[in-house]
Amino acid sequence: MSVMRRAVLSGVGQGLKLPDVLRLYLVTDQASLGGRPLTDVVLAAVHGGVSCVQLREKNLPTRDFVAQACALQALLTPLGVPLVINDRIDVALACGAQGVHLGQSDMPVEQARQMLPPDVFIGLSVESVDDVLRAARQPVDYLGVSPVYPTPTKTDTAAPWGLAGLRQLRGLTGLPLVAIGGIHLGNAHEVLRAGASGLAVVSALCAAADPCAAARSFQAIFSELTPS
Ligand code: TZP
Ligand code: MG
Repeated sequence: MSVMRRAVLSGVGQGLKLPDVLRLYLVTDQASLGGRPLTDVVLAAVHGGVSCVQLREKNLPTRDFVAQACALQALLTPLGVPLVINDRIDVALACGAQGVHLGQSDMPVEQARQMLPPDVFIGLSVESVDDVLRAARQPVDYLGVSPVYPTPTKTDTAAPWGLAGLRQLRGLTGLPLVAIGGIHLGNAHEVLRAGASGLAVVSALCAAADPCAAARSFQAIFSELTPS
């Protein structure tokens, strides 16, 4: 990320500080909620310390996706927690999201950057070293390292990076790295030590019986690594 880009993201508007807001990054998944309303689970997790929420909806009609995004945005804005929209620039614009997350076959980053306000950050999933090298020439604000471990939550993934892959990426780029895939309380520590700036978590938060307590436990791991 360029110096000017960093200034935009920390100076204008919401005063978002990357990579800080990416530390404990909840990615939503309706199937993991056990019938509970999404907003209840998100709110509980945010109270436990989630610093960023990505709305990921693969099957919703656009109108329902926008409604869900606006509802989350109304919930999160007063709490100062940024909302990221997965895949869809139009939905992000409609709800005034603070970030967008794109995959390798989604809207190209350059076009997304042109459409979005300058203070909206863009994350890009990387599945190969080539993806990472290409990202260095793109207007990307963070990389999603996808997946770090195999996960039943998403099975159509590329080969997992593993900790060695994550360490390799840390040496290849100065961009914030958000690790995703199979991350839980038992491996969070080693993922952070391998160079992740943030942990993106689906089931370990969305399916937790107590999402607030689960988020607190993740926060305790961050505190262990960066004692105040
Ligand atoms: N992208 C790569 S892995 C994944 C996504 C959305 C799912 C991660 O889910 P979980 O439950 O945290 O392993
Ligand atoms: Mg995508």
